Amino acid sequence: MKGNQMRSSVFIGLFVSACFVVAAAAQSAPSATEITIDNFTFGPAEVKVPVGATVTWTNRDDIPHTVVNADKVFKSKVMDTDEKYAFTFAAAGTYTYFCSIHPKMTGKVIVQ
Ligand SMILES: [Cu+2]
Repeated sequence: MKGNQMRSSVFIGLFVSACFVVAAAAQSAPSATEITIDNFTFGPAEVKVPVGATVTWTNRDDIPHTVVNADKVFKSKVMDTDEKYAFTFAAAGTYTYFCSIHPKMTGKVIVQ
């Protein structure tokens, strides 16, 4: 019985993954939805993404950073080295953000 359940969950997992792949392929691939934080810099500092896109920030510094939107639409926890933060943009607009620990670090996500 346990083996069967295991196989079912593996199957469901594969099915769900396949759906994601199909959904991702159907969308016009956004140019950059991965932003890395390296040497106190968001890179790229500005990205353009379609509505509904998920942007993921990864901290590659050995110093903690945050991602905080100036209009408080999104706010990450403190990210240690190699930690990630993801936000899905449901509405069009220009979202500027900064690191609350190092406010001179700024970036922008343009959702259209
Ligand atoms: Cu920082």
